[in-house]
Amino acid sequence: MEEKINEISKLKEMALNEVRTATNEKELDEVRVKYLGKKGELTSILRSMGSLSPEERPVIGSKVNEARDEIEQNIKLGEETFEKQELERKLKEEKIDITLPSTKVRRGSKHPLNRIIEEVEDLFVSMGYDVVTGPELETDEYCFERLNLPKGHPARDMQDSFYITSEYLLRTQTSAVQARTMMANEEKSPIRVICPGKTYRRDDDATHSHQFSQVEGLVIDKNISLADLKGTLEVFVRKMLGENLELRFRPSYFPFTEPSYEVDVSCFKCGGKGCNLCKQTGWIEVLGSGMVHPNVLKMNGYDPDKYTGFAFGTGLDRLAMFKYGITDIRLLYQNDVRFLSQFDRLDR
Ligand code: 2NL
Repeated sequence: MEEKINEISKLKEMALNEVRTATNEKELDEVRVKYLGKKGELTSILRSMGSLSPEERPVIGSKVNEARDEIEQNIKLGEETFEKQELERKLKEEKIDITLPSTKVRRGSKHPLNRIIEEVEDLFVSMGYDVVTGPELETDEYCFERLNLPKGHPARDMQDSFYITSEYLLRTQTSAVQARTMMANEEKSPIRVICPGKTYRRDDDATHSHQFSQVEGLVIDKNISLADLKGTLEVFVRKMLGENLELRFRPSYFPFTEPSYEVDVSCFKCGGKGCNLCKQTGWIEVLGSGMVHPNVLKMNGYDPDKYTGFAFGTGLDRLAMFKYGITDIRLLYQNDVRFLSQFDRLDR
């Protein structure tokens, strides 16, 4: 009995000594395994309790447990000390200088063309129009045929188109979307839409781009007259370019409208006196328009005896150039940040 108790306290002292001399958490864990683990030295005394007398068992058992608790407590203390040391080391070595300036996050800006498109959309939606979009790759049928431009029509050469096959081309105007809208309307009910989007033609200089943006409008209903067209375009031009501007409707020709008009606005730069922008004429051309040609109504399923309509089209690029004083249309498509960033504070 005495001998067993001595053995226990000797083991305990050895263990505590090893805890004291351990230099890291791994060594502490080794001490734990060596004395307290499944095959540990204290554990094996507990295992051999079967060979002890009934009087010896409780005494030896409680001695072993006391020793276990004390060793475990010391290991835990040691572990805490090492953890604290590790934390302090990290705090010292991994110092972050929060006074350093941060990397600048550049804020994007709305593209000038998108500003114009949104402005036009808001205006027409407020007047009850729907905004409709369609494919940029179009068929000859929707781009020309259904707009009163049969094959061989001289107006087809008015613009050089990007043909992909003999049937498919990049749309030259957004009218194709309007033809689609008319065809898709199965009840042949009234229509009030604008169609903004990209269009393509084969030229490329400071005032023409092979890709440009357009918005067209189409209204079909009973008793739509030229007065409706004039009133609508007056609101459109004045809201976009200036409330006090005058409009001039000049007879013109488009294959899809009859009669057709080009719309000039009194020069918003010189007020009509004559300047470099209006080339001394006092007027600037801003829109094409007219009453929808009866053939166009017919070809898209609308009865021209019941319905009339008006339509118009304008280049959004020109509108953006006028509004923001941009002199080269290509700037709108090159996405040069030095150009685009000039628009980043306009709506703040
Ligand atoms: C312009 C001229 C115009 C139209 C577009 C149109 C569409 C349908 C029926 C009739 Cl579906 N007309 N569109 C009419 C007149 C002029 O655009 O200078 N665009 C940039």
